[in-house]
Parts: sequence; structure tokens; C-alpha cells
Amino acid sequence: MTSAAEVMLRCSELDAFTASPTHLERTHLTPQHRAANAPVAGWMRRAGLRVWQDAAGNICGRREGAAPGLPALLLGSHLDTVPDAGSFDGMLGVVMAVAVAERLGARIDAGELAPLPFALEVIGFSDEEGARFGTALMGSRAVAGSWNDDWWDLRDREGVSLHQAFLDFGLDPRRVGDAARRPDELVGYLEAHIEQGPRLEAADHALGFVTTIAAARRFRISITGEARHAGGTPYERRRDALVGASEIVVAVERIARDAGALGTVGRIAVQPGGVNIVPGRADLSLDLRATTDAARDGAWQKILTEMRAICDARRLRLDVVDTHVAPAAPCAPWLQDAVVAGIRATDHPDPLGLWSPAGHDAMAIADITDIGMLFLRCHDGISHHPDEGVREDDVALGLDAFEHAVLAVAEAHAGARR
Ligand code: HGY
Ligand code: MN
Ligand code: MN
Repeated sequence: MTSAAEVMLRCSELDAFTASPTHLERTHLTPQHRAANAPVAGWMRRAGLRVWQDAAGNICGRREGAAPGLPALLLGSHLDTVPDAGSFDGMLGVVMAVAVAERLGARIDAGELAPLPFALEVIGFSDEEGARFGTALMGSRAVAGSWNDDWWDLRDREGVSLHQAFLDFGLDPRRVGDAARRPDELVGYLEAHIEQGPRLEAADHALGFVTTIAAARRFRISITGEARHAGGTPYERRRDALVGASEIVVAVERIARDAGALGTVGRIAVQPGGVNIVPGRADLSLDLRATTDAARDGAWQKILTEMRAICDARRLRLDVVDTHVAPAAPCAPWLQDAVVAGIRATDHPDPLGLWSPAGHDAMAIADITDIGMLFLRCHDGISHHPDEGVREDDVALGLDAFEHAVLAVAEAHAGARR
């Protein structure tokens, strides 16, 4: 059986598939993505799963239940990363899902367990972060049937379109719809993931269950002023885009904090970028999240009002493009209960329920089936950073909890059909 040590080892093996010699970076439809799908497919086969790559580049595995063709309980997470990533955001959930499918399969084949009342599927999603093309959850949105054909013209930093990236990866853009699953094909979705925050560690809990996943929106904000000579242009004649953008960055933090939301400007680009030129243009990213859609949108309206006031005062032009929107995704009570049952089966103290400010593929899959999530404590809450870490003993507890959660789903599902 795949142990917690083997799970950790597999996550570090996937680090080898990176676009950079100095840090981990594996993005959508790249050679690194293709390379990472291969060992995951191998682990899935060793777990007794039938394996295929779907029309959106997700790597999938399936074990039939008590009868062939039953609806499936889907377990999974993502295999893509942010730039300079840690080894566990996404990858841990995929590797744990394969290990749990292997454990349950072995117990069923040994006659220790009755065959499950559903098929068990594992999926490694191709793009949760949106790091290459700016729009997130494209792998899971293909599975959810919420693919948006406007995405085909999205371009990466080298100017490669998503359409071309599909072709380069060996996929047929016209067939992306084949990845879509129907609600009647699924029983539910469970995802194990590091918390990507400090709350479990602060409470000294190894595991927790997710109550809801944050509502999120992302924007591209362009501030346009006028590039001028840094020496010859008096302040009263300047329309400095970077100073305006800087006021906006500080305002985003203040307004988001006051609104109980989370606003982050993760990227800023300045043009023309000469040290002796007053910046004529500044392009910012904005990542905005809150527990509910209403809280998120309320914070956004305040930020937008403040941005307009700052730009008016400085005679700057403001342009805003929505690049990503994801509604809050509540976890289904019956799947929360299954995850709690799984955690309790590990003699864990009273399981902690947490909202997830981090986004997950479960948000997209929530469009077609009920979702549940198991959180694992991570070192100092660090994520989207190479220092991301999990403890082997927590992963061991997580595997047991995940396995018991699937059995709790089986019990609930069978009970609902009696
Ligand atoms: O941004 C997020 O919350 C996720 O890690 N993609
Ligand atoms: Mn992430
Ligand atoms: Mn993630």
C-alpha cells in the first residue's frame, strides 16, 4: 500500500517536471504538464485504475463499483503550479486520492470490504492556478461543462494562444466538450488539500473540513498617465501612472481589510520603465476574495469608487478588465459530514470546520455535483512558495481520514438509495 512516506516522495518526484532550473513552475499544457501526467498515470494504473487523458488534458483514472457503469465518486486536485511553487498545493491531493483508491481497491479485492455502491474516479486537473493564461480552473471547468470559448484567444507571456497550446499539447480544441461530465454520472467530489493558511497549525489540528470556498474575482487594472522627462517635468505638470497605482495598491489593502475581504495586487508592470522617465502607464493585477459573493462584490464596489477618485485627482485614465470570477462554493452538508466522520475515525479531536480563502477545483466541480474538502495542516500556513510543507504523520492521518470519508460517502449514498 502507498504509505504517507511514499505520498511525500511522489510529490517531490513531480518537482522534477518544471519549466525552470531554479524553481518549481508547471503550467497548463506545457511539456512539464505532459511530463507530470505520465508518472501520475503510472501510479493510477498501479492502483488498479483504468487510465485516460481527457479532452482538456486532465489525467483520469477509474475503478468500477459493485456493477459496471455506476455513477462515480470523484477524488482529485490539480497538478499545475504557480511560479516558484511548493510541492504540495494540488499535487498532494492528487497523490493522496490515488493512494486512497489503491487502498480501498486492495481491501475490496481481498474481500475485506464490499464493492462500493459507486465507481471511484481520480482526476489530476490540468489548470487550477490560471498561471499561464490568467483564467483559472480551466481543467475543472472543462469537466464541469462550463468551458468558455472566449478563452481560446487568451495568450501567455510569449503570446501563444490557448488554442495553439491545445494543438501543441496534441489536443483537439474542437473536442474540449468531450471532457464534460453530466451530473447523473457523479455521486460527488472530494478533494484533499493543504490548508494554505495558519489556522489548523494554530489550533494544533492535523486535519480540518471545509465549510465553504471563497468567492473570488480577478481583474487587470490599467492606469494611463503621460510619460515625461523625470528632470524637466514639474510635479504640477505630471500625470504619473505609477504614483496613482501606488495609492491604489494601498487603498486595496485598507478597503479589503475593512470589508473582511482579501485583496492582493500580485503583479505590477510599469511603462516605459526608464529610470529617468515619469511612468506613463501601470498595469496591475487584483485578486479579490471573500466568504460570500455579496461581500466580495461590496468590497469591489468600494475599491472601484476609490480608484476612480484617485485617477480623477491625478488626471489619469482607469481601465478595468474582469479576468476571472468564481462564486462562493459551499460544501454539501452530507459531504462535510463524511469528511468529519473520516477525521473522527483517526481519533482526532473535535474536527475543525474552516472556510477556504484559497480557491480550488472543487469550486468548478460544484456546478455539476456536491463537493467536500479535507484540509491538512501545512507548515506555518505557507503556500505558493517553495517553503510549503506538510508533516508525514499528518499525511498518514489524512490518508486514513480520506479513506474513511469515502466509506462514509458509500454508507450515506447506499442509505439514500434504500
Ligand atoms: O489562488 C488560489 O487560491 C488557488 O491556489 N489557485
Ligand atoms: Mn494554489
Ligand atoms: Mn491548490
